[in-house]
Parts: sequence; C-alpha cells; structure tokens
Amino acid sequence: MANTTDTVLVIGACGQLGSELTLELRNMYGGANVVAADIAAPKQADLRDSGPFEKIDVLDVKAMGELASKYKFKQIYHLAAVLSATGEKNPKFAWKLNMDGLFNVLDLALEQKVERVYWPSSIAVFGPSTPRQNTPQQTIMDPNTVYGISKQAGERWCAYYFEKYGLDVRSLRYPGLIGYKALPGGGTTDYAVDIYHKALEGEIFECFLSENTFLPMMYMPDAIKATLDLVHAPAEQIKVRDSYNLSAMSFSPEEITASIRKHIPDFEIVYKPDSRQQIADSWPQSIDDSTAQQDWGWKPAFDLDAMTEDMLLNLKKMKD
Ligand code: AKB
Repeated sequence: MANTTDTVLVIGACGQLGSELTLELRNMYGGANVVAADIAAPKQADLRDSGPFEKIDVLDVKAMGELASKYKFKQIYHLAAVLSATGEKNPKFAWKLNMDGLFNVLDLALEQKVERVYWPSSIAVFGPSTPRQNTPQQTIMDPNTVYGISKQAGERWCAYYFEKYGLDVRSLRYPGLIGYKALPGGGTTDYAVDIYHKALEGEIFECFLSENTFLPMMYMPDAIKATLDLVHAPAEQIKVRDSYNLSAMSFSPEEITASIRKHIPDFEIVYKPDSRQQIADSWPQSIDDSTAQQDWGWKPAFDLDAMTEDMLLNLKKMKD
C-alpha cells in the first residue's frame, strides 16, 4: 500500500520510463511529494508542471546528499543508466555511470534511512549461453554487453545490500519497453518504438534488426503497473532480492510490421541489420516470469495487437 505522505525521488525522471512513472507516482502521492531529478530539465509540459524538478548528476555524491537532506525521501527510484547499444560505444563510461550511480544511491539510502529503493534490471543480464526460450528466473547468465554486465553486477549488489544491511531494494528485469510519450535512448529494442512513428509519418522504416529477431517486449502501462505493484507489495511477498523476470509479449520485426499493417496496410519496412543484431542475438527470445506471478501476482494486460492499436491511436492524437 502507498503511504501518501511519503516523499519520493525519481532519478532519471526525464527518460522513457521515468517520465511516465513520475506522473503515475504524482497521481498516487501528490505532485509536490514526488521530486523528478535528471541531468537536464524536462521537455514534457505535464512532467514539468506537475511537481518539483531538481537537476542532478547521480555521480555527484555531494549534490545527491544535499538533495536527500532537503527532501528527506522515503522512496528512491533510480532509473538513470546507459543502455545496451550506447554502452558499447563507451564501455568504461557506461560501467562508471551504471555502477557508481547505483552505489551512490544505495549508500545514500542507507545513510538517510530511505525505506525503499527501486532499481531496474534488464533481460540484458542474460547472454549467449542462457536458454533463449522461456528463460527461467535462475539460469546461466553470461552477458556480453557492458550494460548487461553492469545490470548483472548491480543485481548482486542489490541483493547484498538487502542481505547485509537490510535495505529494502526491489528490482525487475525489464524486456524492451514501448510507449508513445517519450522516446527510448540507445537500446537494442528501440526499433519497436521508432517503427510506430515512421509508420504514422508514412515513411519506409529501416530496421536495424533482421526480420526474424524475436525479443521480449512490454507496453509501457504494463511496465508502470509492474513497477508500482512490486514496490508496494508487502515485504514478505518479495522473495527475489536480485531482480524478477518480467514478461508480457515476444515478437519479431516481421510480426510487429504485420500488426501495424492491420491499421496502415501500405506500411513498408526494409531490413539493414547493424551491430545491434549481435546484441539481440545474445538475449532471450521469451521469458518465464512465473516467479513474479506467484510472489506478487504479476499479470500483463497488453499483447502485440492491443499495444499496436493503443500506440497508433495515441501517437496520432499527439501528432494531430
Ligand atoms: C535495451 O535495449 O538496451 C533496453 C533493455 C532491454 O534493457 N531496452
């Protein structure tokens, strides 16, 4: 249950997930109680106008400490990260931001007695030796992107802070996230957002993955619901303290194209796989999330066609 007097911090609030999660949290806790923080100010008017914004670099320990002293946060959602494709361009920086950022948040949470921390992991924790179909909660993990390595290490640190220091950290392994409000930045699954924009603009879509590349994906309302359900579940229900597998749908570029063509029959796609193909080929094609279902009742609402209908409707409204 949400305690509506809690003060909440969202780090990475202007990103694809952060911008939607912050708005939902403001609905739950009240605008003034949810601080959006990021390295640059929000462009979205609803995010900008609905509550406080603080410019912060998660690597700046002093500024983070001052922010926490000012607001006395009860919950922190730490979403800032370099994603899979961008991470490969500058692996050392990706490691620094993803790992030091997490340590700064975990240590701050301990120091300031923050009651709950949420940190997202990803299907990127899995690698070429992981079983690719219905990937189990616990299995071989040999990630070969710096993003995946940082998420796998981060998961272990979250479990460590819980076991050694009693910090209530919770986490989900997100699949590719698809939403219409904000664009993703630098991931391997980003094509599945871009494709809707290009379809509506009447452009030929150049896909950086091959037509039969299946990846686990999720529509943003499901991702927000999963996150809030997990964070607000009673502590005794949270049995996994590294990160929960989470699943909704799995499709290929060819299948999402067919789904879009039900609404835009002349939509065209061409395939030009690039370096992101190799990343996609190292990830699972589908995920077994039965542990999340059993522990805290996870159930997605959207499949591919339901998502396509909603995406096209909302993007069209935004473009008109
Ligand atoms: C990415 O593609 O890097 C992310 C992810 C699956 O974590 N969307």
